[in-house]
Amino acid sequence: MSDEKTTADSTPTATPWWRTAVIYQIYIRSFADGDGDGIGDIAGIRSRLPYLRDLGVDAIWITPFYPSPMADGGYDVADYRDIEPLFGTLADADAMIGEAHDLGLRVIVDIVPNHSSDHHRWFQAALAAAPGSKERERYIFRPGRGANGELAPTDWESAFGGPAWTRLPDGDWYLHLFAPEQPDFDWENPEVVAEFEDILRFWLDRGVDGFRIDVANALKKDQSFPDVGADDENAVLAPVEGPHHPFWDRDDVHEVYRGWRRVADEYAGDRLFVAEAWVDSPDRLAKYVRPGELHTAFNFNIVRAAWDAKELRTTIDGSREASGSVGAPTTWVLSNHDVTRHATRYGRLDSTGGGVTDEARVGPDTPLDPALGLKRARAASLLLLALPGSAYVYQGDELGLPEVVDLPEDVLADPIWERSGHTLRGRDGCRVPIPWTRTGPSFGFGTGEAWLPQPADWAELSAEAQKGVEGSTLELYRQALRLRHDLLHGEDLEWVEVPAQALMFRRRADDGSAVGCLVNLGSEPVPLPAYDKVLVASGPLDDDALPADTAVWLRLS
Ligand code: TEU
Repeated sequence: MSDEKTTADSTPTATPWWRTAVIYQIYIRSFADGDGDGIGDIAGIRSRLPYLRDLGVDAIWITPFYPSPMADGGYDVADYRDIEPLFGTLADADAMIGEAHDLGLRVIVDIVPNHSSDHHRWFQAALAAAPGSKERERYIFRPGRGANGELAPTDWESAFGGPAWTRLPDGDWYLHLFAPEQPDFDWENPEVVAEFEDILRFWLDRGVDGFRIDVANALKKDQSFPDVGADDENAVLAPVEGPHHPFWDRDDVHEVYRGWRRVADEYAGDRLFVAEAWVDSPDRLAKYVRPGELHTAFNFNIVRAAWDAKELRTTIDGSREASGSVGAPTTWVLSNHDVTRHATRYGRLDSTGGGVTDEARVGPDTPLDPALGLKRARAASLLLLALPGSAYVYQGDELGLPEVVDLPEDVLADPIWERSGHTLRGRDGCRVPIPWTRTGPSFGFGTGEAWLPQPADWAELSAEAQKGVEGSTLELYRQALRLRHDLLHGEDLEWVEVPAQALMFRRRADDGSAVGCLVNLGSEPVPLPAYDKVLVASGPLDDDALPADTAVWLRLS
């Protein structure tokens, strides 16, 4: 364990690493299984750190690895200062942090401040105590409405479907914006505020480089507890922003993060916060990254955008303007453990164009062209990695993994499946364990069967099958990450006018040259501009033209 806390030497550097970092998201349960129980773990992560170093990413973000009954894949935390036994021990975590640092990789952990698990000792104490007790004040307990309190305190709905309130046998109701096993903390209570600042210190003292903040936009609730109203469109997984919404993106949530920033600033080494906040407007999102608050926030605008040149350009400009106006870098995301993988989204043959829409997750009946999806996904990756700012790679993106749309119903583990009365299949399709090798019971994920079945044709998508193979998605990522690392450190971007179906921008490279990124989102080839050299392309070029759904980085003349 490294104690890097210092007050004398905590001045941030002029260009901290996180402004341009590529951060690899590890969904721990599905990354690599070190002990053969079918579930990914810290031992698995440790064994694959050299792979991540060779891939060329700067940091890893690990989804929650804390003790958890796993009602929501670990986003129901029972103890914020320990490790889930299925995943390992605190000593394993310390060893992993040290080994990652030795390989030049930073480590971001996931913090879940909106809610705990119902198994958390505070919630257990609240259940054991009486209505109105101190123990209940750490969560949000309220009497019900109606003659006998039989109606929920408000009409709020859970993000996973169904009411956001559950009633206890003693008549009190408690709030859970997600599953009933995830009771919301009361962030008006100073004990909660102090507890989380202490948890941050616990992990900062162990040497972590930062935190991804789960549902950062939900902590504060309107204390008058008003109804949302009948036309609530944000009910299922579609948060809309405040400041007038009873719980999404309220203005007072920022107090919390000003406090957190003060904690992080006590530590040397440019520690990072990245907020997960599904707010629609870039300007509302920018509030989270104002000076004195968080460093970065996930920018989900590309996730939501269709495969369309105009829409993407508007999205890129809007995001850069908003974060630039407060001096923060933007971030770019194509996929994560909550959304349909982009190799599948971009292969949709319906009208969504590959943008995530809340109602329309890709399912077994969605018309799909997987080859088209992969082609576009590879082009999108080159676009993402050419943009100034920080970029996120979700495990398996670098292998071109698709969503598994046909998981058998009896293996579905996402609470959305149950909560929606078996109408929404949920997010398991993007959480299927990684294929590392061509053979083996779980393609090298572990020594036994994996907790979710992998499609048979994933043998050829395995890291082993792609390593060293020219033109593979893995080698495309490695090449692009190497070039980005060698050439692209600034935050400049200049658009170049090209046919409307395409996008092109140029960046100043460290060696004084200019690098152009051209993406063809249309169906006809687009002529290449004057260039000295093709640096990397997502697919074969057609002499001096860029084929449809292809991207290229050029050293410009
Ligand atoms: O997700 C927060 C969240 O709001 C998501 O429900 C999001 O709106 C949705 O997935 C978009 O499709 C975070 C975690 O990333 C998620 O895995 C957890 O289930 C959730 O918080 C609760 O902790």
